[in-house]
Amino acid sequence: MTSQPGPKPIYVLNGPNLNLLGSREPEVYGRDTLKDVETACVDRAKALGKTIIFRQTNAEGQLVDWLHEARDKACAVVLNAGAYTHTSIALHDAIKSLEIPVIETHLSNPASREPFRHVSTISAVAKGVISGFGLTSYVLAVEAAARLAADPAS
Ligand code: CA2
Repeated sequence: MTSQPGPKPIYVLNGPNLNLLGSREPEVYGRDTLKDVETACVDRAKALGKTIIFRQTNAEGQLVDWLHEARDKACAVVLNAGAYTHTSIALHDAIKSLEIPVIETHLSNPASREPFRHVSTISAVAKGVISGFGLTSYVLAVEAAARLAADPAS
């Protein structure tokens, strides 16, 4: 598939259950909804001269397909893979196939939670990881993505 002309967007991809954000477990994930997260990402990107494609799915294969799409169409990916972070070799392999930077992002700090969240199958193939700052994790990840898109050595 051919890519669109012009500057490429940052893809912000969200995995399972993140559509429920703001409705339960505010002590872990905060009170912001996923729409609030999207607005914060779009606003920060705009200030940096970038655009955002923001998506959420509960399906692992859909995340794989979007990562494949990002190979040609995005300048970078901010990825909160949700619980697939801790289980998915398919996401590991998909990320490994990308030449653009993928920034693993989490609202909470998985390292300070249950032991099963201490394992990430994707950290080793991500450019970096930003965790523990709620909605601000995404804003920081968009900033990192924009800098890396402008200068891959940054
Ligand atoms: O901290 C994160 O961003 C996580 O990726 C969120 C995942 C969790 O499995 C990861 O270990 C860490 C879970 C997202 C579920 O979000 C909900 C939000 C509100 C209510 C229920 C689920």
